[in-house]
Amino acid sequence: MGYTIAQKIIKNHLLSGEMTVGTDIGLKIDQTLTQDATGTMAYLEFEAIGVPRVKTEKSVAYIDHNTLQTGFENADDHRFIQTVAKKHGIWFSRPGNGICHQVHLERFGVPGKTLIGSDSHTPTGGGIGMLAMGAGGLDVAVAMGGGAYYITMPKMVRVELTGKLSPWVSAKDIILEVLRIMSVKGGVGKIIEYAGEGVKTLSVPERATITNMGAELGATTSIFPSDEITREFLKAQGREEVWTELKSDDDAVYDEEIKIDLSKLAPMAACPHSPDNVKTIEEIGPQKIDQVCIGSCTNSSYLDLMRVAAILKGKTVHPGVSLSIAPGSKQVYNMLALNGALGDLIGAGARILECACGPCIGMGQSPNTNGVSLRTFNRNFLGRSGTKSGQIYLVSPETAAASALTGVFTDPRTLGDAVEIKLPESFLINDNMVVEPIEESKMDEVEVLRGPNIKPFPKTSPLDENIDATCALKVGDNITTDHIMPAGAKILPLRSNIPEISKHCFTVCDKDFPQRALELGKSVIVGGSNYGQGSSREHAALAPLYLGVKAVLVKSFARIHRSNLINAGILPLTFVNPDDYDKIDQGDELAIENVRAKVENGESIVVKNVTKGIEIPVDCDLTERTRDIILAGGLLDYTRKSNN
Ligand code: MIC
Ligand code: SF4
Repeated sequence: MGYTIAQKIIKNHLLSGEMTVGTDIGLKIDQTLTQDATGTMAYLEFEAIGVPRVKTEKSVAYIDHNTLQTGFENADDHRFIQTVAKKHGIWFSRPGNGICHQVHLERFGVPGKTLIGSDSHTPTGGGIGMLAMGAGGLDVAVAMGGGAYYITMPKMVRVELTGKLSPWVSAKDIILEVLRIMSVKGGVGKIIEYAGEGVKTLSVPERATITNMGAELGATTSIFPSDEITREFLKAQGREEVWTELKSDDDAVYDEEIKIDLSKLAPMAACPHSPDNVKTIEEIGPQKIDQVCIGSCTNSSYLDLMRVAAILKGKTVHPGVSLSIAPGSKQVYNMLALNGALGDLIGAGARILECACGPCIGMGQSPNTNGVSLRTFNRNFLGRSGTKSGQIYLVSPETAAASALTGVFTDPRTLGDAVEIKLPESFLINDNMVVEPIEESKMDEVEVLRGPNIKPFPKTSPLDENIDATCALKVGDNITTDHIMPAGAKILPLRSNIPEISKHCFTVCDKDFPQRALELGKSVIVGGSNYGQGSSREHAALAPLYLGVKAVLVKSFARIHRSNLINAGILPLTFVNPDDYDKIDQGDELAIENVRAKVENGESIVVKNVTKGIEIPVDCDLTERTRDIILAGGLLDYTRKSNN
């Protein structure tokens, strides 16, 4: 039996386990990336593990999220990351160099290699045939130290693309269609592989848009073959020598198959407040809009922004619309500046932002009250823009630019002849904003600079014998990490300070939760299905840990968040009968007797609702390794123990 692309890479990197769907496998990790919002914690954890120099082929630390410096905090964090990177053999991409995923694709990614990143959109690397996955900071720290990265062996999904996109329909519309078909939980436990004739019609940046936003499916990752188009892209980046061909075997077996005829797709939008709430622009109709934001790791490539510039050239942004544009990388920004396209954007009235995540993570540009904002980003979760009443729609750069001109939702197909933009034969290559690691012999001399906002990892303790705790919060389905641990310009600077950031935990749902949880001392959170979807931020586990949350009991979990809970030593439980969700109310007293012994022996666990006098069977589903992590009180204690 042949292999799929992902199975081939997994096979080449398998350190433990077997490639049987649903079982735990350990993978050798070739490359890691971090960004600043998750990076400070990841490096504090790396320091705690105690390995002097990273053991990966390449580890890169990016500064791209917390670039709005309204106080000392973010600048201190940048300095901490720069010095800690220098001390431990890590490449450092300076603020201003661009968004981690865009830069990594351009300058560092290698087909056939494994990459994990402390950011859920790491699968962008799948656009050049990398097995690239989002992970918690602690998992990245362990991988930097040479440890394996553990995942559950995923199912394989083949998305066959046939035909060719019509003019003005773009890669964003392809991934919106996949989201429409599969939903935000349809990818959990799966790797999505793109195949078929249609693949050849897509350039690398277009493929990367698709694998990037595959994160919104909940998938482990998404991947394209590495073919002649990949080779051309890498050649244009001056890196042809890292290219290798990668394709699935003809007799590879997939667990699921989806067919998409590209020629049938129309421009679409993901409507508030979920990336899978997809409608065509035609269906939405010419509603008035207030804001357009173009950028983010999904749609800020040279190709995207050149198309936008061609649409805006010689025109003026509608008076009722604020248009902001953040290029994805310094390479993109610089090329636009040198070829004149930047002048076209400025001339039309676009507000040009630095190349960073910016509005995508609520770092500025929050829309007006009830404002309708069209964004080329990947997430439109409630409150993420910084304006709770904001109505965020996710669209392609073409739809965004067309609508910015008219002030209403506009199908770009109404613009007449499509703009033809080709990828350049060579990109502008200037890595002067990347600091290379220093020689090993000099590493001892480096002093790591820490600001006063950088507080240590919260206290952990081994799993208790019994859990007696109150249900401090009950939430519904599809709770995102933006609900659990909101981001935005005010909260992000607290990413290195768990006690402070915890004061904002779950406040989108219930502003009193942090105080209540602290007063209770020990608590349990109850939730619905796909709990913890979205970001890789381990803060969504570390803040609950700090607030005394002992277990999270839900209908089902999103992959990265579940691992983050385990890594933080919080027990992840699921209802055996999903209807039992109705048998617990906020404020109920819960008891899990002999929980330690039960976890240790793999016995079935029962949650007693003491208040209602009922027993609820739950699953814990731990492998030998995750069981030991939970017993030890989290991955840090487990790793320290195994290293000694
Ligand atoms: C996001 O898009 O939500 C983020 C911000 O990039 C996160 C990481 C974080 O919370 O720092 C992600 O996607 O993992
Ligand atoms: Fe940055 Fe947004 Fe991409 Fe997250 S999704 S890495 S915040 S640009």
